[in-house]
Amino acid sequence: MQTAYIPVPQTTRNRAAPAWTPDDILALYAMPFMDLMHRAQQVHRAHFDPNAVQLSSLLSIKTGGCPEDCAYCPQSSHYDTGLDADKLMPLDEVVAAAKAAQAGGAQRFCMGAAWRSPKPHHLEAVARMVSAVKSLGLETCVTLGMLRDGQAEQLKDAGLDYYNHNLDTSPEFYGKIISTRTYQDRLDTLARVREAGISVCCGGIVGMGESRRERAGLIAQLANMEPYPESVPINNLVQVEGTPLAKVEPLDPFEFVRTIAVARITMPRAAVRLSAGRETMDDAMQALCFMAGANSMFYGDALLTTANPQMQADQRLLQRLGMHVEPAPHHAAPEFSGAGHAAQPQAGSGQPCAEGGTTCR
Ligand code: SAM
Ligand code: DTB
Ligand code: SF4
Repeated sequence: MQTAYIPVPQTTRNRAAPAWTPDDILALYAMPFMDLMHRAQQVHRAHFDPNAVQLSSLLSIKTGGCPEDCAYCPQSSHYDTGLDADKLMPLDEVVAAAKAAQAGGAQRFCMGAAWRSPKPHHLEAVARMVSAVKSLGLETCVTLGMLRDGQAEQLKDAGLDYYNHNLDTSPEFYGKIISTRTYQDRLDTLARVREAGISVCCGGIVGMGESRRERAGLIAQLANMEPYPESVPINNLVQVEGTPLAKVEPLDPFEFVRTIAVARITMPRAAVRLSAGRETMDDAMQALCFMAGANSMFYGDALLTTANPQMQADQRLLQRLGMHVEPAPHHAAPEFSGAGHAAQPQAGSGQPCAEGGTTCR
């Protein structure tokens, strides 16, 4: 039997952590599919329950009219996608949506705003939303664009757990997708988030017409962050009419699964999240993604402005796969907790609780 070549990260003398070069990552992508899946499963099982999934729900708290020109985005004011620009959502509507997400089984509530960067009065309003959502027992995440000095600290003080800010693609391909801000701008915001003690949620989009080398370049950027992000959303482009990428050639589904596997191998302890694009994936494809090491997904009938699979469809999928929802943090009380439990409202996870080491009931 032929022994498969298994790339390992190169270590360099000046770094404590191993550095992944784009060539290392290309070598992973080039592995026979079955070998790559096996390797990803080994890594996944060394760090996680392979049958557990984390659920995050999304809400667009400020939709459309964004001054940035991200070529994939329906919310950019540079493109006519038929989307009206809204004002910031009132606090009570945000809290109602968070309660509904929690009742549906979500553990984290992520609030997104179509801003280049939040203004001070916006940030104060979002900080109030973060505190209110956190007090429900949900984990909190926001994605608001670039942050200035002091803004990450303000969010941290309000109780923010995660900040989402994606690198989106490799530095080489980035200029073909966005011209209104630089890669370094993104890295600077990520550094501010990390410095403030907020967990980093950072990933990207595939299927934008980039090459495999450019996909590998994105993964190398993420995996070589010190530390790498706690949460890595992998989005498959949602092709929105009116955006410059509306007609791009869709990515081979196996290449998407490979991307998940490569993310899992290079970022062993990260939550690798199935993000945008699940609407066009069938159940078998999503099962392959879980096999490749995805252990988180956006859950809820909508993403920000586009559709996501219906919650009931996701519940059925997890049940059919015998998967369960990761125990909720902070004593949250989801009614749905996955396979074998879907019919029973749950008062708590029954698992050791991160807060205080006792059993969470
Ligand atoms: N304006 C903020 C920003 O760009 O950081 C936050 C919101 S923005 C919509 C969040 C992320 O959604 C983007 O970084 C991108 O990765 C993802 N996204 C937006 N449109 C998408 C699409 N059509 N398909 C897949 N992912 C998309
Ligand atoms: C992420 O990486 N994907 C989510 C979340 N982070 C904010 C957003 C996906 C948006 C898809 C297009 C839309 O619904 O507008
Ligand atoms: Fe604006 Fe974010 Fe969309 Fe870019 S991705 S246009 S920054 S909302």
